[in-house]
Amino acid sequence: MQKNTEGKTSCPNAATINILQQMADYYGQMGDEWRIRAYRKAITTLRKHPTKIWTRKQALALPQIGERLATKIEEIAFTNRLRRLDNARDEPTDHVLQAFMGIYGAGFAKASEWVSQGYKTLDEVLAKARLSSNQRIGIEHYADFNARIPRAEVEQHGGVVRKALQKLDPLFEVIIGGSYRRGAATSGDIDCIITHPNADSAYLRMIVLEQVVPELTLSGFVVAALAATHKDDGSKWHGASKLANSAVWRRIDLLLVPSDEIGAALIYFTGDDIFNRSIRLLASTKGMRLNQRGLYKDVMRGNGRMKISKGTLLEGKDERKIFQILGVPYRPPIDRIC
Ligand code: DCP
Ligand code: MG
Ligand code: MN
Repeated sequence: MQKNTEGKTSCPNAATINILQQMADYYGQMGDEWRIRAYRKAITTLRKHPTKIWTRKQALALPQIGERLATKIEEIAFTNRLRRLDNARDEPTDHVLQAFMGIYGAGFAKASEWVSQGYKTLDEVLAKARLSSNQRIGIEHYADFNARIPRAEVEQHGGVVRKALQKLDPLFEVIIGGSYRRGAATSGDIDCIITHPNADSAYLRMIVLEQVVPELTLSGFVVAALAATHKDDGSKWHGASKLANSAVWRRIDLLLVPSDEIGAALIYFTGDDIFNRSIRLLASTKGMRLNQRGLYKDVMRGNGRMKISKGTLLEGKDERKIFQILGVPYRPPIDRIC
């Protein structure tokens, strides 16, 4: 996951954070939640720090950074690399694992299963492994799905969706979220946040899933439907789309959001994921809870942080108000990365 393409250099610890992030991603693939948490905390601390941290001692003086990470931070600051990361990359099966994890529909567990079965290439997996239909599509369009999408093309895909919706009802709104909204020059997929000033989630689903997606499939824009979920945390559709003048398949997500949740959903779907973690953590330190539907107070928790009650909704509609209630200055999307 290259997140350093977004052109922000204002953070003096950006280079260190970049390498720590790669390390966290690596542990993420290994399923090592404990380590990831330590890295995330250190990254959050470094992001807030106004000057470059060079030494172990300086790092140790900061909150949320322990001995082991402090040593690593010093190594990175002076050498611009981390030996542990280089070693991890050199592990023989690691490249194969990485490649398999780039398949849409395959996570760490599936990818390691294939590695342990001795498969070395995508073709081999395609020929020999038992695949779900999504994994098959994921391999057949591997190069497309792993290519970055130029900003202008992201806009064109979003535009096709917007036009189809507004033809049915001009009050539909499509906001492109994700890395695009953070100002990135290229994106991994197209995140279309779809909302309507006075429609509930059932109406959104009816229009999008039963009318727009079928229509865009007939027109040749939607080339694959990968997943559709309707859960507590909202309704979404994952698929692939293609412009008329191009052969390249892109990953596209349609996220259906009722207007009273749009502020919280905008925060969530704009990310980045690390920013989401830190703003949620901030909410919880203030006795509130932020999720993709809203900001709540009086959330009752029992032992082990189990939720007992959802609490009272403070704000869901207005992105800026959520920052306000949290007591922090509004952060424009392009500043929601380090
Ligand atoms: N998100 C999150 N945690 C996750 C996955 C997603 O908080 N585990 C949120 C933050 C992301 C947004 O959803 O910014 C969209 O997810 P994407 O996977 O599409 O990621 P991005 O759009 O940020 O990056 P990319 O350019 O790779 O698509
Ligand atoms: Mg995205
Ligand atoms: Mn997405």
